[in-house]
Amino acid sequence: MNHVGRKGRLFVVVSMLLLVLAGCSGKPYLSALTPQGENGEMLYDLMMLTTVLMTIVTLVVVLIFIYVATKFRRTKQKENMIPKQVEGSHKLEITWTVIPIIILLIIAVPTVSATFKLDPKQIDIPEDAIHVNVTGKLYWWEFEYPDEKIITSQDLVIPAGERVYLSLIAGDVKHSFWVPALAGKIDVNTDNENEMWIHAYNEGVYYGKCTELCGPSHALMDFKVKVLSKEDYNKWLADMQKPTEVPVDATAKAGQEVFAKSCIGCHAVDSNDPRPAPARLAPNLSNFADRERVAGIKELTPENVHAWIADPEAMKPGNKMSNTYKLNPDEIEAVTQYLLTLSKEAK
Ligand code: HEC
Ligand SMILES: [Cu+2]
Repeated sequence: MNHVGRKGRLFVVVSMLLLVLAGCSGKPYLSALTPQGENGEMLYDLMMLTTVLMTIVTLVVVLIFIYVATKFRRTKQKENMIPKQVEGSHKLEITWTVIPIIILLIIAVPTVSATFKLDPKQIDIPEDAIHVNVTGKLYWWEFEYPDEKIITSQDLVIPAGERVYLSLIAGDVKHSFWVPALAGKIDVNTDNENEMWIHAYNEGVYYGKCTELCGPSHALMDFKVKVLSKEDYNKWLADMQKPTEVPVDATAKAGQEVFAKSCIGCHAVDSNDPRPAPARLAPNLSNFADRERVAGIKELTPENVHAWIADPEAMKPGNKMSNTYKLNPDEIEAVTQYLLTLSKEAK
């Protein structure tokens, strides 16, 4: 390949890499590089610390390498020259043992200290702290507020400006909980509860992902963290306590009947679902119409709700709702209309 071609190719490769990097820092709500919460910031600082140290180490090594490679290069004049042979040097050996130890200490001290600060078992939790039990299931998330006795799914709702304590467990296989802009990830295991806290500084919607390969729709196991002002959060809690309204519209009423026949075995429409956790086979739909997404992924529009009920398999392969009922198009439309009435937010 000629010179220009090589340069051209390098240009393309570098531009592509820059594009990829730009993608990493794009949307603030899905990036660990633009932290929007307390623990997100702690992790970002640790990441920066190690990156800076690593860059310095790399630079020093490369400089020494270039220096040595040029200084001891074999040239015509020095063809048979043998450099001074040094065998064992206390000074050098101590230097290259002590410097790495210092570097490791600079990394280890803040890392270990952060590890303890991030573990709810190691810190004092205020009496009035908010607790949420999180359950990861193939391919959706359940959020239970034990003190309020309410259950919601897909969207974790928390207030801004305070720590919220999460206990996480998996209902089937291992999952992993990650909200890049707010907090680090934590394993969601089947046989032990893991704990973490999360603290968002500002109101907004932050994207969350499952980060443990769990099945064919793993990449679609998304959720949201909806951060409200404390005032709106308290209002949300109060709204969630309200009983689910009975639909008035005729189609929605027919939809409710379809729902009672084909769907209620898995889905609750009551935010105080009395069933024990293992019996809660599907997302609680009491506030379905307030969600950000359908099944965690598609924008919540009547068309998408309809499409999901008509063929969930097409949207999320291998999900646990596929092929468990048979509805005709009218029934699908009716049940869609019914689901869209399931809102708790005060109108
Ligand atoms: C066998 C249990 C089961 C039955 C029966 C069932 N579903 Fe589901 N449903 C699920 C599961 C599991 C999910 C979560 C799927 C996922 O995201 O992977 C789900 C998800 C949904 C969602 C998306 C929820 C959200 O919060 O985004 C809607 C809407 C829904 N189902 C409606 C229905 C309707 C309507 C019926 C009856 C026609 C029905 N389901 C019957 C198990 C079931
Ligand atoms: Cu997963």
